[in-house]
Amino acid sequence: MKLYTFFRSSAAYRVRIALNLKRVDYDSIPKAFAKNEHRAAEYLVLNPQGLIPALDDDGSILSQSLAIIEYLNEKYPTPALLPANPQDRAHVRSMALAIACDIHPLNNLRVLNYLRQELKQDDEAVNAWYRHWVSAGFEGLEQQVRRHSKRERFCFADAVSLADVLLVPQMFNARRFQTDLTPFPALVAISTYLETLPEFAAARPEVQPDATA
Ligand SMILES: N[C@@H](CCC(=O)N[C@@H](CS)C(=O)NCC(=O)O)C(=O)O
Repeated sequence: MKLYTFFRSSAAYRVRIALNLKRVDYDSIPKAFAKNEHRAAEYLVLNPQGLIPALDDDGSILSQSLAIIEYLNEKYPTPALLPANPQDRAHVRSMALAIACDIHPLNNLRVLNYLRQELKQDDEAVNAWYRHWVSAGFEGLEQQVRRHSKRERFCFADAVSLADVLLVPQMFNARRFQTDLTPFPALVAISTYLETLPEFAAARPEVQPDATA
């Protein structure tokens, strides 16, 4: 498999974690945001959405990190990233979607660039926007994991799930933008534990082949 990735892309970070959990070997094909490589014609042919990541599995190009992760989960069932019980699955998806649909899109690079360039906001305002939407999303998520996590090692019950795969990259982003995480002790505890697992550690932005300072 080939993963079109960028070291600091949190959506690619999710897929890297899932590939590691599933023990799938893959080649990284970095696309540098600073050079707009994700907007180049040759990449748009592969992923018309012009976003990272995309996964090439034997010539079939998949986009959208959640679609890719669910595909991997179906193709490689172990470890299962969704619980067997339908209600449990809905809880896990609810936490994952809170990050993927409610937090991440508001804080994506193109949104921040629009605030800066078109709406003429300075760095302070853009960073305040970023932190605001992370905190707003984490407020509900903190309550959900308190309800569902067993020992504050995983978001749901006592096993790794899709929610964990999304939490760790979002926490990385939150820290990068100096978000105050003190109101979210359960999220911090879970993420800190998950980051010690080799599958999560190997997916970290700073250890990727294209990582720059
Ligand atoms: N919903 C998409 C989001 C993909 C996405 O927004 N990726 C970001 C990196 S985390 C990106 O390519 N941003 C480029 C840009 O905003 O120009 C997914 O989950 O794959």
